[in-house]
Amino acid sequence: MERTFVMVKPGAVARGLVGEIIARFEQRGFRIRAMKFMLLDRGLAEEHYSEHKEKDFFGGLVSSITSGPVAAFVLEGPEAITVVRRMMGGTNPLAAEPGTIRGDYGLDIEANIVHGSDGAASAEREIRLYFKENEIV
Ligand code: IDP
Ligand code: MG
Repeated sequence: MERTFVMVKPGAVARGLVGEIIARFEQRGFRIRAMKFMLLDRGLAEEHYSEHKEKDFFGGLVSSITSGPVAAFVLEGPEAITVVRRMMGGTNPLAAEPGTIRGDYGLDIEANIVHGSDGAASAEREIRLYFKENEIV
């Protein structure tokens, strides 16, 4: 069993897609171990995306991710990190395969619906960033 961090981004929350997106992961068999509805402050957003701080899209990304509430989750299941990333689809929705979340719900790379950890180290880091130990059950 493996745990990963998933976040439904503000644009998708505003469109009322939280249930539909999380239902896909639950139907696949992943279990929710933690969930939180929250507004990210700038500091947390910058920390979350610190690997991108030198990129030209960093400012826009931080503005976008703090523009409204997000829904954050810890999901658990076999090979959760890889399988969740495959279900999300490619970063650019224009290239994401139909049938993936990013390939089915949007066209905008900055507001690409969902975030999922990209490896074991980032999953551990992101889960700790958003959840206290006793919030994961
Ligand atoms: P990922 O979300 O698929 O892991 P990353 O490369 O880690 O993709 O980028 C983090 C987020 O930054 C993306 O989900 C997307 O919202 C945004 N982003 C990535 N590349 C670009 C870009 O070229 N322009 C604008 N936003 C981008
Ligand atoms: Mg990433």
